[in-house]
Amino acid sequence: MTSSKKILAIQGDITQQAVDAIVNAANNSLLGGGGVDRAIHRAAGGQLLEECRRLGGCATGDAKMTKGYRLLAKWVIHAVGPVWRGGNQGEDELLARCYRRSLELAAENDIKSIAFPAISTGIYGFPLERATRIAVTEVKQFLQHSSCIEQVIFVCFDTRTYECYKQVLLELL
Ligand code: AR6
Repeated sequence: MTSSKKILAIQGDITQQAVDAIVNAANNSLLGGGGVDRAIHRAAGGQLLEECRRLGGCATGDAKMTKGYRLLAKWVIHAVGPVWRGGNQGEDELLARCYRRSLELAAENDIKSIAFPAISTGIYGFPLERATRIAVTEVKQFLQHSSCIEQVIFVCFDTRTYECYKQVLLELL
């Protein structure tokens, strides 16, 4: 585990985290997909999809919140990251906005602990180190002016992602 007081990276499965909210790397439909999205829907149960159907989708770079149903987490924040298209299509800013919007929703709802997956770095193809720098920078900046959120956990599914987060956290925190 690599940690500061408030921000840490662990290797594991985000569906098993006992935090107030977990973030889902969703798509514009919010109706499920592969990767972490599939894992979260499977673990939360069918009521999650029912609630998602009522949300009317979500723009890239934005996030919407639902209950967590059968998850340990009380809430799921569904964030839609950008598909990587070479880096000149506003991908960096859209990814940064995903983290900011998720944190804003968390703060507005008095969420004290939140876990993020490595949004956009799987099926959406965003280069891992570049995405990690954006994730860590946005979280660090947000926590500098928010007193509500006490802990942010980056949950890395695979070793490569975990090693990357460890290195970037050491460098940027
Ligand atoms: N816990 C934590 N991280 C996970 C888990 C898990 N249980 N499962 C996978 N990951 P991806 P994206 C990691 O592809 O790139 C879906 O179809 C994974 O190893 O889930 O944002 C959506 O519906 C990777 O490091 O999300 C969208 O259509 C990270 O989560 C699209 O994929 C993100 O990989 C979104 O693509």
